[in-house]
Amino acid sequence: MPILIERYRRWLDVPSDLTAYSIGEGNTPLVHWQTWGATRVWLKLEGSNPTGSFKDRGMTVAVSIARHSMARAVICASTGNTAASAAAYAGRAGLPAFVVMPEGQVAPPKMVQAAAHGARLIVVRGNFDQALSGVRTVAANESWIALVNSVNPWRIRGQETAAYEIVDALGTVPMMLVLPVGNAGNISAYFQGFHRYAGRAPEFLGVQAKGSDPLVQNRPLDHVATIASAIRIGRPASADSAKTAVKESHGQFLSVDDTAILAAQKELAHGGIFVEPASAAAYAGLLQRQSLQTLPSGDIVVILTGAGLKDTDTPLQWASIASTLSPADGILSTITTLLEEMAG
Ligand code: AN7
Repeated sequence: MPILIERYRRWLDVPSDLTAYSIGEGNTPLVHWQTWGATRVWLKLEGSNPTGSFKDRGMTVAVSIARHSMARAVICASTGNTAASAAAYAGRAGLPAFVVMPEGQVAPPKMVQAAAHGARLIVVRGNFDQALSGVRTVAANESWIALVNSVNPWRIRGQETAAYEIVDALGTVPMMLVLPVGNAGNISAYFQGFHRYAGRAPEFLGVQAKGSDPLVQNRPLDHVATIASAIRIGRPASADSAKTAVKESHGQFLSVDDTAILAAQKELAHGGIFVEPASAAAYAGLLQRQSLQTLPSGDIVVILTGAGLKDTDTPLQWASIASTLSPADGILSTITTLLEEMAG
């Protein structure tokens, strides 16, 4: 399979002499999950990207362009996944990466990932929105540093490729697209991508976490709280284009609480698909929407944006890891006890 940029080169409008830096992004599975009456529910497993999130689609383009335009470093603010992806692609392209994270707000595996790829982590005492504002100022004043957050249009262009893949896989535009919304870059990318590639977009269901739902409340929030740390964002940079996507597609924003997010994470994981809380929020949003209103007939695609191992703490709220035996106890008798537990 050619790399993502080569596969969709003519849709991406990248410079003809661009050297593409790839680690095998895109071409993620579209899994038929369940059929509910006349509705087929598909899951797009974006956690199967090389760094475990959808960010890789945009990052391959943004970092390749940064290198092409002679940038000497890349910078981003991040709730974790952008940082891990920027770090990996910067490593691939031979550029230093500086990733700025809100203190105590990022799932540790994502920090480990970014550090392992060689990025330098800068932790700010503040929230994501303040971190983003800080890096935007730095990048505006220092032309040698390329900003690779989704305010960089090349990130959005790269993320459009997920819409292309869905159209290619289904042979058509689905009826509805469900996805988690944080900084709102991804929903903007899908809207633009479906329009560019297929001339029309599905109905968008943009899902936010209660406590961190500025688009549902239709106002910026300075204090945000949710278990889904990836989308703990109160001032989405792409709020306007997200609102356009929802309005023009006759869609909606809705929010789901932490309990619903964890229940959705558990249901998906018990069905074989382990995703991080932000991604589980999308599925929780679909379940909530189904309980309120009939779903459209035909295909619905839920975007599962990040892998389960990205956040190893939250599943412990519903999963138990082990039964520890003393040498005298039998494994079989333990299995019997566990089976009784599971039945009851
Ligand atoms: C798993 O990494 O903002 O609405 O700094 O990691 O395009 O922001 C992550 C966002 C959904 C929301 N799911 O996407 C970051 C960051 C996962 C994410 C989102 C994020 P946007």
